[in-house]
Amino acid sequence: MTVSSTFPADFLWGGATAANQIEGAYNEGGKGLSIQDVMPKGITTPRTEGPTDDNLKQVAIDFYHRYAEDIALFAEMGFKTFRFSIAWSRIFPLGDETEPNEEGLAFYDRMIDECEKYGIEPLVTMSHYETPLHLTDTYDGWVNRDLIGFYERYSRVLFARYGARVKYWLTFNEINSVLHAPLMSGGINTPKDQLSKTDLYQAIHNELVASALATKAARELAPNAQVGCMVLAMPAYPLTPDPDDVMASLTTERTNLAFGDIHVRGEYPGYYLRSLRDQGVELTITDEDRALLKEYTVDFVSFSYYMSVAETADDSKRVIGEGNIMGGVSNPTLKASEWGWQIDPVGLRIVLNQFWDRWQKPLFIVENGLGARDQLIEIDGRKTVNDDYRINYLNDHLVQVGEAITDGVDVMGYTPWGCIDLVSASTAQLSKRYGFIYVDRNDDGSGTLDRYKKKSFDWYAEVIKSNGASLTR
Ligand code: BGP
Repeated sequence: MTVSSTFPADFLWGGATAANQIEGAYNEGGKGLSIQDVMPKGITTPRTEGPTDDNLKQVAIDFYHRYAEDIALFAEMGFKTFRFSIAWSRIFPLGDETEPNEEGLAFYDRMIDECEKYGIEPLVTMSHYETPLHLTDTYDGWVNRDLIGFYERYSRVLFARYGARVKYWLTFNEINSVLHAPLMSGGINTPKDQLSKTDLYQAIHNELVASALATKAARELAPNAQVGCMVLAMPAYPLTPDPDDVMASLTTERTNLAFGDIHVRGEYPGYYLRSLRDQGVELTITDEDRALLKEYTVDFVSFSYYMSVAETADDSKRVIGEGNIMGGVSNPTLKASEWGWQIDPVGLRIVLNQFWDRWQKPLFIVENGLGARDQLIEIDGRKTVNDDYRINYLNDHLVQVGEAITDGVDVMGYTPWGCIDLVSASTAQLSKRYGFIYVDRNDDGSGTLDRYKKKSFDWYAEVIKSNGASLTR
Protein backbone atom coordinates (compact mmCIF):
# COMPACT_ATOMS: atom_id res chain seq x y z
CA MET A 1 0.00 0.00 0.00
CA THR A 2 1.38 3.41 -0.83
CA VAL A 3 1.17 6.18 1.75
CA SER A 4 -0.25 9.53 0.77
CA SER A 5 2.45 12.15 1.09
CA THR A 6 2.73 13.96 4.38
CA PHE A 7 6.05 15.53 3.43
CA PRO A 8 5.99 19.32 3.13
CA ALA A 9 6.33 20.74 -0.38
CA ASP A 10 9.72 22.29 0.42
CA PHE A 11 11.13 19.10 2.00
CA LEU A 12 14.87 18.89 1.30
CA TRP A 13 15.47 15.49 -0.27
CA GLY A 14 19.11 14.70 -1.01
CA GLY A 15 22.15 12.70 -0.03
CA ALA A 16 25.16 12.99 2.29
CA THR A 17 28.93 12.53 2.06
CA ALA A 18 32.16 13.72 3.69
CA ALA A 19 35.31 15.03 2.00
CA ASN A 20 37.72 12.45 3.39
CA GLN A 21 35.46 9.58 2.33
CA ILE A 22 34.94 10.69 -1.29
CA GLU A 23 37.43 13.25 -2.53
CA GLY A 24 40.77 11.45 -2.63
CA ALA A 25 43.47 13.81 -4.00
CA TYR A 26 44.80 13.77 -0.47
CA ASN A 27 47.91 15.75 -1.35
CA GLU A 28 46.72 17.78 -4.36
CA GLY A 29 45.73 21.42 -4.60
CA GLY A 30 47.95 22.47 -1.71
CA LYS A 31 46.00 20.28 0.71
CA GLY A 32 47.64 19.40 4.01
CA LEU A 33 47.37 16.04 5.74
CA SER A 34 44.42 15.28 7.99
CA ILE A 35 43.98 12.68 10.69
CA GLN A 36 42.41 10.42 8.06
CA ASP A 37 45.82 10.07 6.44
CA VAL A 38 47.05 8.21 9.53
CA MET A 39 43.88 6.13 9.97
CA PRO A 40 44.15 3.64 7.08
CA LYS A 41 41.87 1.14 8.83
CA GLY A 42 39.44 3.61 10.36
CA ILE A 43 38.99 3.15 14.09
CA THR A 44 39.85 -0.55 14.05
CA THR A 45 43.62 -0.09 14.57
CA PRO A 46 45.86 2.56 16.21
CA ARG A 47 46.97 5.49 14.04
CA THR A 48 50.09 5.27 11.90
CA GLU A 49 52.99 7.69 12.08
CA GLY A 50 52.44 9.16 8.60
CA PRO A 51 50.53 8.36 5.36
CA THR A 52 50.62 4.76 4.11
CA ASP A 53 49.88 3.38 0.64
CA ASP A 54 47.20 1.00 1.92
CA ASN A 55 44.93 3.94 2.78
CA LEU A 56 41.92 3.83 0.42
CA LYS A 57 41.08 7.42 1.34
CA GLN A 58 44.10 8.72 -0.58
CA VAL A 59 42.06 8.17 -3.75
CA ALA A 60 38.67 7.38 -2.18
CA ILE A 61 36.20 7.54 -5.10
CA ASP A 62 38.17 10.34 -6.80
CA PHE A 63 35.33 12.81 -6.33
CA TYR A 64 37.89 15.63 -6.41
CA HIS A 65 38.23 15.03 -10.15
CA ARG A 66 34.78 13.60 -10.89
CA TYR A 67 32.49 15.91 -8.90
CA ALA A 68 30.76 17.29 -12.00
CA GLU A 69 29.78 13.82 -13.24
CA ASP A 70 28.60 12.80 -9.76
CA ILE A 71 26.58 15.93 -9.06
CA ALA A 72 24.91 15.44 -12.47
CA LEU A 73 23.82 11.99 -11.28
CA PHE A 74 22.47 13.47 -8.03
CA ALA A 75 20.54 16.00 -10.13
CA GLU A 76 19.15 13.14 -12.22
CA MET A 77 17.72 11.65 -9.03
CA GLY A 78 16.13 15.03 -8.33
CA PHE A 79 18.22 16.02 -5.29
CA LYS A 80 17.12 19.28 -3.70
CA THR A 81 20.17 19.32 -1.44
CA PHE A 82 23.62 17.75 -1.26
CA ARG A 83 25.47 17.38 2.02
CA PHE A 84 29.24 17.48 1.71
CA SER A 85 32.02 18.57 4.01
CA ILE A 86 34.77 21.03 3.38
CA ALA A 87 38.13 19.49 4.18
CA TRP A 88 39.63 21.87 6.74
CA SER A 89 43.13 20.91 5.57
CA ARG A 90 42.34 22.05 1.99
CA ILE A 91 41.62 25.54 3.35
CA PHE A 92 44.23 25.63 6.12
CA PRO A 93 46.74 22.86 5.30
CA LEU A 94 48.27 22.95 8.78
CA GLY A 95 45.31 24.43 10.59
CA ASP A 96 47.15 27.20 12.44
CA GLU A 97 48.13 29.48 9.52
CA THR A 98 46.75 32.99 9.24
CA GLU A 99 46.09 32.89 5.48
CA PRO A 100 43.93 30.29 3.69
CA ASN A 101 44.96 28.21 0.68
CA GLU A 102 43.29 29.79 -2.36
CA GLU A 103 43.43 26.60 -4.43
CA GLY A 104 41.38 24.78 -1.80
CA LEU A 105 38.81 27.55 -1.68
CA ALA A 106 38.55 27.57 -5.47
CA PHE A 107 37.76 23.84 -5.52
CA TYR A 108 34.67 24.32 -3.39
CA ASP A 109 33.66 27.33 -5.52
CA ARG A 110 33.60 25.00 -8.51
CA MET A 111 31.62 22.37 -6.62
CA ILE A 112 29.05 24.91 -5.48
CA ASP A 113 28.82 26.21 -9.08
CA GLU A 114 27.93 22.70 -10.12
CA CYS A 115 25.24 22.39 -7.43
CA GLU A 116 23.76 25.75 -8.42
CA LYS A 117 23.59 24.64 -12.04
CA TYR A 118 20.93 22.10 -11.00
CA GLY A 119 19.30 24.12 -8.23
CA ILE A 120 20.78 21.82 -5.57
CA GLU A 121 21.11 23.53 -2.19
CA PRO A 122 24.52 22.80 -0.60
CA LEU A 123 24.47 21.58 3.00
CA VAL A 124 27.99 22.01 4.33
CA THR A 125 29.65 20.27 7.26
CA MET A 126 32.60 22.35 8.41
CA SER A 127 34.38 19.59 10.29
CA HIS A 128 33.69 15.96 9.48
CA TYR A 129 36.30 13.68 11.08
CA GLU A 130 39.15 15.41 9.21
CA THR A 131 41.05 17.66 11.63
CA PRO A 132 44.35 18.84 10.07
CA LEU A 133 47.01 16.38 11.26
CA HIS A 134 49.33 19.16 12.40
CA LEU A 135 46.72 20.25 14.97
CA THR A 136 46.62 16.69 16.27
CA ASP A 137 50.37 16.20 16.39
CA THR A 138 51.26 19.64 17.76
CA TYR A 139 48.30 20.60 19.93
CA ASP A 140 46.65 17.26 20.83
CA GLY A 141 43.58 18.37 18.91
CA TRP A 142 40.55 19.79 20.72
CA VAL A 143 42.06 19.23 24.17
CA ASN A 144 43.91 22.49 23.48
CA ARG A 145 41.97 25.75 23.66
CA ASP A 146 44.03 27.18 20.80
CA LEU A 147 41.88 25.15 18.42
CA ILE A 148 38.93 27.39 19.21
CA GLY A 149 40.71 30.32 17.57
CA PHE A 150 41.92 28.27 14.60
CA TYR A 151 38.42 26.96 13.96
CA GLU A 152 36.87 30.40 14.33
CA ARG A 153 39.30 31.77 11.74
CA TYR A 154 38.47 28.86 9.42
CA SER A 155 34.73 29.42 9.87
CA ARG A 156 35.10 33.13 9.11
CA VAL A 157 36.90 32.33 5.88
CA LEU A 158 34.10 29.92 4.89
CA PHE A 159 31.24 32.32 5.67
CA ALA A 160 32.99 35.21 3.92
CA ARG A 161 33.64 33.13 0.82
CA TYR A 162 30.50 30.99 0.51
CA GLY A 163 28.02 32.59 2.92
CA ALA A 164 25.95 34.19 0.18
CA ARG A 165 25.64 30.88 -1.71
CA VAL A 166 25.34 28.29 1.05
CA LYS A 167 22.35 28.50 3.37
CA TYR A 168 22.73 25.41 5.58
CA TRP A 169 25.82 24.80 7.72
CA LEU A 170 26.72 22.14 10.29
CA THR A 171 29.56 22.91 12.70
CA PHE A 172 30.83 19.46 13.81
CA ASN A 173 29.81 16.06 12.48
CA GLU A 174 28.44 13.80 15.23
CA ILE A 175 29.97 16.00 17.91
CA ASN A 176 29.05 13.47 20.64
CA SER A 177 31.11 10.71 19.02
CA VAL A 178 34.24 12.21 20.62
CA LEU A 179 33.19 10.29 23.75
CA HIS A 180 33.97 7.06 21.90
CA ALA A 181 36.43 7.99 19.13
CA PRO A 182 38.60 10.85 20.46
CA LEU A 183 41.08 10.79 17.54
CA MET A 184 38.61 10.55 14.68
CA SER A 185 36.10 12.93 16.18
CA GLY A 186 38.22 15.30 18.26
CA GLY A 187 41.62 15.05 16.57
CA ILE A 188 42.99 14.02 19.97
CA ASN A 189 46.36 12.30 19.70
CA THR A 190 46.51 10.92 23.22
CA PRO A 191 45.31 7.30 22.98
CA LYS A 192 41.82 6.79 24.37
CA ASP A 193 42.98 4.57 27.25
CA GLN A 194 45.44 7.25 28.41
CA LEU A 195 43.14 10.24 27.93
CA SER A 196 41.97 11.76 31.23
CA LYS A 197 38.29 12.52 31.69
CA THR A 198 39.18 16.15 32.33
CA ASP A 199 40.96 16.43 28.96
CA LEU A 200 38.12 14.66 27.17
CA TYR A 201 35.42 16.93 28.61
CA GLN A 202 37.60 20.00 28.13
CA ALA A 203 37.90 19.05 24.44
CA ILE A 204 34.11 18.79 24.27
CA HIS A 205 33.76 22.19 25.92
CA ASN A 206 36.25 23.71 23.48
CA GLU A 207 34.30 22.33 20.51
CA LEU A 208 31.02 23.66 21.90
CA VAL A 209 32.50 27.14 22.33
CA ALA A 210 33.97 26.94 18.80
CA SER A 211 30.54 25.96 17.48
CA ALA A 212 29.03 29.04 19.18
CA LEU A 213 31.77 31.25 17.73
CA ALA A 214 31.10 29.87 14.25
CA THR A 215 27.41 30.69 14.73
CA LYS A 216 28.42 34.23 15.74
CA ALA A 217 30.60 34.48 12.62
CA ALA A 218 27.64 33.36 10.50
CA ARG A 219 25.38 36.01 12.04
CA GLU A 220 27.95 38.69 11.15
CA LEU A 221 29.12 37.51 7.75
CA ALA A 222 26.26 35.47 6.31
CA PRO A 223 22.97 36.74 7.72
CA ASN A 224 20.90 34.39 5.55
CA ALA A 225 22.78 31.31 6.69
CA GLN A 226 21.28 28.82 9.13
CA VAL A 227 23.64 27.00 11.45
CA GLY A 228 22.86 23.60 12.90
CA CYS A 229 24.53 21.22 15.29
CA MET A 230 24.97 17.59 14.24
CA VAL A 231 24.62 14.75 16.71
CA LEU A 232 24.76 10.98 16.48
CA ALA A 233 21.28 9.86 17.53
CA MET A 234 20.88 6.44 19.05
CA PRO A 235 17.94 5.69 21.31
CA ALA A 236 18.80 3.42 24.23
CA TYR A 237 15.73 1.42 25.25
CA PRO A 238 15.45 -0.14 28.70
CA LEU A 239 16.18 -3.86 28.32
CA THR A 240 13.37 -4.61 30.81
CA PRO A 241 10.67 -2.54 32.60
CA ASP A 242 12.76 -2.70 35.81
CA PRO A 243 13.04 0.96 36.94
CA ASP A 244 16.79 0.52 37.31
CA ASP A 245 16.98 -0.38 33.63
CA VAL A 246 14.81 2.62 32.76
CA MET A 247 17.14 4.89 34.74
CA ALA A 248 20.17 3.28 33.09
CA SER A 249 18.69 3.95 29.66
CA LEU A 250 17.95 7.57 30.58
CA THR A 251 21.52 8.03 31.81
CA THR A 252 22.92 6.59 28.57
CA GLU A 253 20.64 8.71 26.40
CA ARG A 254 21.65 11.82 28.31
CA THR A 255 25.29 11.29 27.39
CA ASN A 256 24.14 12.08 23.84
CA LEU A 257 21.21 14.43 24.55
CA ALA A 258 23.52 16.76 26.50
CA PHE A 259 25.07 17.95 23.24
CA GLY A 260 21.73 19.02 21.81
CA ASP A 261 20.70 20.54 25.16
CA ILE A 262 23.81 22.74 25.21
CA HIS A 263 23.58 23.72 21.52
CA VAL A 264 19.89 24.57 21.79
CA ARG A 265 19.56 25.97 25.31
CA GLY A 266 23.01 27.52 25.56
CA GLU A 267 23.93 26.12 28.97
CA TYR A 268 25.07 22.93 30.62
CA PRO A 269 22.15 20.93 32.04
CA GLY A 270 22.17 19.95 35.72
CA TYR A 271 22.48 16.23 35.03
CA TYR A 272 25.59 16.90 32.91
CA LEU A 273 27.21 19.03 35.63
CA ARG A 274 26.46 16.28 38.12
CA SER A 275 28.04 13.67 35.91
CA LEU A 276 31.18 15.82 35.59
CA ARG A 277 31.32 16.19 39.38
CA ASP A 278 30.80 12.46 39.88
CA GLN A 279 33.70 11.77 37.53
CA GLY A 280 35.94 14.28 39.30
CA VAL A 281 36.15 16.49 36.21
CA GLU A 282 36.89 20.18 36.68
CA LEU A 283 36.62 22.23 33.54
CA THR A 284 38.10 25.56 32.62
CA ILE A 285 35.08 27.61 31.58
CA THR A 286 35.38 31.39 31.28
CA ASP A 287 32.56 33.91 31.67
CA GLU A 288 33.01 34.71 28.00
CA ASP A 289 32.53 31.02 27.13
CA ARG A 290 29.27 31.01 29.09
CA ALA A 291 28.05 34.17 27.36
CA LEU A 292 28.90 32.79 23.89
CA LEU A 293 27.12 29.49 24.52
CA LYS A 294 24.06 31.35 25.76
CA GLU A 295 23.85 33.88 22.95
CA TYR A 296 24.81 31.83 19.88
CA THR A 297 22.51 28.84 19.96
CA VAL A 298 21.67 26.83 16.83
CA ASP A 299 18.92 27.42 14.29
CA PHE A 300 18.20 23.74 13.78
CA VAL A 301 19.27 20.32 14.99
CA SER A 302 20.62 17.77 12.55
CA PHE A 303 21.45 14.19 13.31
CA SER A 304 22.52 10.81 11.99
CA TYR A 305 20.39 7.78 12.72
CA TYR A 306 21.41 4.21 11.93
CA MET A 307 20.29 2.11 14.86
CA SER A 308 19.05 1.88 18.42
CA VAL A 309 20.49 -0.07 21.35
CA ALA A 310 19.22 -1.43 24.63
CA GLU A 311 20.52 -0.57 28.08
CA THR A 312 20.49 -2.36 31.42
CA ALA A 313 21.65 -1.73 34.96
CA ASP A 314 22.53 -5.40 35.34
CA ASP A 315 26.09 -5.92 34.16
CA SER A 316 25.65 -9.68 33.90
CA LYS A 317 23.08 -9.07 31.13
CA ARG A 318 25.32 -6.74 29.19
CA VAL A 319 25.79 -8.53 25.87
CA ILE A 320 27.39 -5.98 23.60
CA GLY A 321 26.34 -6.55 20.00
CA GLU A 322 29.04 -6.63 17.36
CA GLY A 323 29.31 -3.30 15.61
CA ASN A 324 27.46 -1.37 18.31
CA ILE A 325 30.14 1.31 18.23
CA MET A 326 28.60 3.39 20.99
CA GLY A 327 28.76 0.41 23.32
CA GLY A 328 25.05 -0.31 23.83
CA VAL A 329 23.46 -3.66 24.55
CA SER A 330 21.86 -5.72 21.77
CA ASN A 331 18.09 -5.58 21.56
CA PRO A 332 16.77 -9.15 21.21
CA THR A 333 13.74 -7.98 19.17
CA LEU A 334 15.74 -6.51 16.29
CA LYS A 335 17.70 -7.85 13.34
CA ALA A 336 21.09 -6.43 12.42
CA SER A 337 22.99 -5.46 9.27
CA GLU A 338 25.99 -7.50 8.10
CA TRP A 339 28.11 -5.18 10.27
CA GLY A 340 25.97 -5.80 13.36
CA TRP A 341 24.10 -2.48 13.34
CA GLN A 342 20.57 -3.21 14.57
CA ILE A 343 17.84 -2.09 12.19
CA ASP A 344 15.01 -0.13 13.80
CA PRO A 345 12.86 2.15 11.59
CA VAL A 346 10.44 2.98 14.44
CA GLY A 347 13.44 4.25 16.39
CA LEU A 348 13.69 7.08 13.88
CA ARG A 349 10.13 8.19 14.62
CA ILE A 350 10.92 7.97 18.34
CA VAL A 351 14.05 10.11 17.96
CA LEU A 352 12.22 12.70 15.86
CA ASN A 353 9.45 13.01 18.43
CA GLN A 354 11.84 13.08 21.36
CA PHE A 355 14.05 15.79 19.83
CA TRP A 356 11.06 17.89 18.77
CA ASP A 357 9.37 17.63 22.18
CA ARG A 358 12.65 18.51 23.88
CA TRP A 359 13.99 21.32 21.72
CA GLN A 360 11.21 22.65 19.45
CA LYS A 361 13.79 23.27 16.75
CA PRO A 362 13.48 22.15 13.13
CA LEU A 363 15.13 18.75 12.65
CA PHE A 364 17.22 17.60 9.71
CA ILE A 365 18.01 13.89 9.20
CA VAL A 366 21.43 14.25 7.60
CA GLU A 367 22.49 10.58 7.74
CA ASN A 368 20.62 7.29 7.58
CA GLY A 369 21.23 4.20 5.51
CA LEU A 370 22.29 0.60 5.19
CA GLY A 371 25.91 -0.46 4.72
CA ALA A 372 25.80 -3.69 2.72
CA ARG A 373 27.87 -5.80 0.33
CA ASP A 374 26.58 -5.31 -3.22
CA GLN A 375 26.85 -7.63 -6.20
CA LEU A 376 27.41 -5.91 -9.52
CA ILE A 377 25.37 -7.76 -12.19
CA GLU A 378 24.57 -7.21 -15.85
CA ILE A 379 20.98 -6.80 -17.09
CA ASP A 380 20.39 -6.13 -20.82
CA GLY A 381 24.02 -5.11 -21.23
CA ARG A 382 23.79 -2.61 -18.37
CA LYS A 383 25.69 -3.07 -15.12
CA THR A 384 23.63 -2.57 -11.98
CA VAL A 385 22.93 -3.84 -8.46
CA ASN A 386 19.65 -5.38 -7.31
CA ASP A 387 19.64 -3.73 -3.91
CA ASP A 388 16.13 -4.44 -2.70
CA TYR A 389 17.51 -4.72 0.87
CA ARG A 390 18.62 -1.08 0.70
CA ILE A 391 15.31 0.03 -0.82
CA ASN A 392 13.43 -1.76 1.97
CA TYR A 393 15.61 -0.21 4.67
CA LEU A 394 15.19 3.33 3.33
CA ASN A 395 11.50 2.89 2.55
CA ASP A 396 10.74 1.66 6.07
CA HIS A 397 12.67 4.51 7.68
CA LEU A 398 11.02 7.10 5.45
CA VAL A 399 7.56 5.75 6.30
CA GLN A 400 8.43 6.49 9.95
CA VAL A 401 9.61 9.99 9.01
CA GLY A 402 6.18 10.50 7.43
CA GLU A 403 4.56 9.31 10.68
CA ALA A 404 6.64 11.77 12.70
CA ILE A 405 5.62 14.60 10.37
CA THR A 406 1.99 13.58 10.92
CA ASP A 407 2.76 13.64 14.67
CA GLY A 408 3.54 17.33 14.19
CA VAL A 409 7.33 17.20 14.10
CA ASP A 410 9.04 19.87 11.98
CA VAL A 411 11.39 17.90 9.69
CA MET A 412 13.43 19.96 7.22
CA GLY A 413 14.85 17.21 5.07
CA TYR A 414 16.46 13.83 4.62
CA THR A 415 19.93 13.14 3.22
CA PRO A 416 20.69 9.40 3.28
CA TRP A 417 24.31 8.59 3.99
CA GLY A 418 26.70 7.70 1.23
CA CYS A 419 24.35 8.54 -1.66
CA ILE A 420 27.27 7.35 -3.76
CA ASP A 421 29.48 4.48 -2.54
CA LEU A 422 32.37 5.76 -0.44
CA VAL A 423 35.00 4.68 2.07
CA SER A 424 33.55 3.68 5.46
CA ALA A 425 34.48 5.84 8.44
CA SER A 426 34.69 3.11 11.06
CA THR A 427 36.31 0.31 9.05
CA ALA A 428 37.76 2.18 6.01
CA GLN A 429 36.22 -0.38 3.66
CA LEU A 430 34.74 0.26 0.24
CA SER A 431 32.82 -3.01 0.43
CA LYS A 432 30.52 -1.47 3.06
CA ARG A 433 28.38 0.25 0.48
CA TYR A 434 25.57 2.72 1.09
CA GLY A 435 25.06 4.34 -2.31
CA PHE A 436 22.40 4.66 -4.97
CA ILE A 437 25.41 4.77 -7.28
CA TYR A 438 27.88 1.89 -7.37
CA VAL A 439 31.54 2.84 -7.62
CA ASP A 440 33.83 0.22 -9.13
CA ARG A 441 36.53 0.17 -6.48
CA ASN A 442 37.36 -2.63 -4.09
CA ASP A 443 38.93 -3.00 -0.67
CA ASP A 444 42.29 -3.88 -2.22
CA GLY A 445 42.24 -0.63 -4.21
CA SER A 446 41.52 -2.33 -7.55
CA GLY A 447 38.74 -1.14 -9.87
CA THR A 448 38.05 1.33 -12.66
CA LEU A 449 36.25 3.92 -10.49
CA ASP A 450 33.40 3.80 -13.04
CA ARG A 451 29.93 4.64 -11.73
CA TYR A 452 26.80 2.48 -12.19
CA LYS A 453 23.21 3.19 -11.15
CA LYS A 454 21.78 0.66 -8.71
CA LYS A 455 18.10 -0.31 -8.63
CA SER A 456 17.71 2.06 -5.67
CA PHE A 457 18.71 4.97 -7.93
CA ASP A 458 15.41 4.89 -9.83
CA TRP A 459 13.51 4.06 -6.65
CA TYR A 460 14.85 7.14 -4.84
CA ALA A 461 14.26 9.35 -7.90
CA GLU A 462 10.58 8.29 -7.76
CA VAL A 463 10.36 8.95 -4.01
CA ILE A 464 11.66 12.47 -4.56
CA LYS A 465 9.48 13.09 -7.60
CA SER A 466 6.35 11.99 -5.75
CA ASN A 467 7.46 13.83 -2.57
CA GLY A 468 7.22 10.58 -0.64
CA ALA A 469 3.87 9.43 -2.03
CA SER A 470 5.49 6.39 -3.68
CA LEU A 471 6.66 4.93 -0.34
CA THR A 472 5.02 1.64 0.61
CA ARG A 473 3.90 0.21 3.93
C1 BGP B 1 28.68 8.20 10.69
C2 BGP B 1 29.67 9.14 10.07
C3 BGP B 1 29.89 8.99 8.63
C4 BGP B 1 29.64 7.62 8.07
C5 BGP B 1 28.54 6.84 8.73
C6 BGP B 1 28.50 5.36 8.43
O1 BGP B 1 29.12 7.85 11.96
O2 BGP B 1 29.27 10.48 10.28
O3 BGP B 1 31.12 9.57 8.30
O4 BGP B 1 30.70 6.96 7.61
O5 BGP B 1 28.55 6.97 10.12
O6 BGP B 1 29.48 4.71 9.16
P1 BGP B 1 30.50 3.71 8.51
O7 BGP B 1 31.13 4.47 7.39
O8 BGP B 1 31.47 3.36 9.55
O9 BGP B 1 29.69 2.58 8.04
